[in-house]
Amino acid sequence: MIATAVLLCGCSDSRDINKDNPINRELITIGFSQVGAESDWRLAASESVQNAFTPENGFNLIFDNAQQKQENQIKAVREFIDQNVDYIMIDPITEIGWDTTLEEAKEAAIPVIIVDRRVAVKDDSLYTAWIGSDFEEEGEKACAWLKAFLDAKGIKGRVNIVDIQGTIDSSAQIGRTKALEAAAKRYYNWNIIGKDTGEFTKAKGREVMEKMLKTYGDAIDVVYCENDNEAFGAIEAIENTGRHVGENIENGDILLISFDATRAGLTLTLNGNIAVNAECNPDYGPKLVEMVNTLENGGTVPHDQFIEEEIFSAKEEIKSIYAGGERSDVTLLTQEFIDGRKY
Ligand code: GYE
Repeated sequence: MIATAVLLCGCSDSRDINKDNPINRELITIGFSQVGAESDWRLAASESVQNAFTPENGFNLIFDNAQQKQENQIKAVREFIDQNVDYIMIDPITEIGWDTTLEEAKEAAIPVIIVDRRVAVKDDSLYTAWIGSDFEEEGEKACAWLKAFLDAKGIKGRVNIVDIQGTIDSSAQIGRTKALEAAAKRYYNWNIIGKDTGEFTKAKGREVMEKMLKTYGDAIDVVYCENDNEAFGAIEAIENTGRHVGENIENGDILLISFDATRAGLTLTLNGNIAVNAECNPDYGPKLVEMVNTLENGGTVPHDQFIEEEIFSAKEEIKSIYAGGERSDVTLLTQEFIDGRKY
């Protein structure tokens, strides 16, 4: 017994709390705090990270699922600090509430990389780097598409929009909502008649859509779903009331806009159930590995880094109108494209 205890103390860091599964210190240890498992996008992002940080690639990954609760994330990060991991990675549920935890990581001299969503901290040097999407730009692209679509149809009258928001205070929600609100200010005939959070899930998306349909009935023309899973739920709710999801809004269709462009989301876009889908790229794993390897070799990485994204529609006529307007980057969908897609 005594011999074992001495041996354990001698070969492992005294801060290891994970005694049942001691950390192999020959590998680079990453503590990753994930938001949850709320959406197809999220599952793809988790898979990407788990496939990248493998022992074969030189890593030991401690992966924590916070189940959409910031208190769980903070607890996980504190555990990573106690375990003296080499890097802490956080996909923060909300932007606010991170100063103290990041200060603790800084005191422990553990570099923090923020992934996907952002943190709003007083001192940006509390994290080494952030890599993620420009959520506001995703929203702007979707709104530019809607504008071109309405112009092409010659629709000048009142357009009633419902916003099924993402998790409130998450970067993805903040940026996407902001873009829609800015567009509704710019275009006098756009009216946001209702907004509520669908928590980025199918179940909540359906629930919110049901509520909106009860409150606003036939008045709804457009539903701006802040992710694909909410769109899946909204489609079910709309179809259950006998209304049709599509682009014939002059004749009672409800037009759906979505974000993420996951495979299931793009399939619905190709079928015409979702009119336009703004991509959000979940494939972080390889990029994060590259960043860590650069830092390990004494290099530097950009403090803030956006990833490239596209916007998809199945409508040929919109492509040409859109191309002449504010943007020219809408990609027309094909089945081959969807089949070849990783997520
Ligand atoms: O759009 C949604 C997920 O933070 C970009 O979170 C991510 C968002 C994504 O649950 O599907």
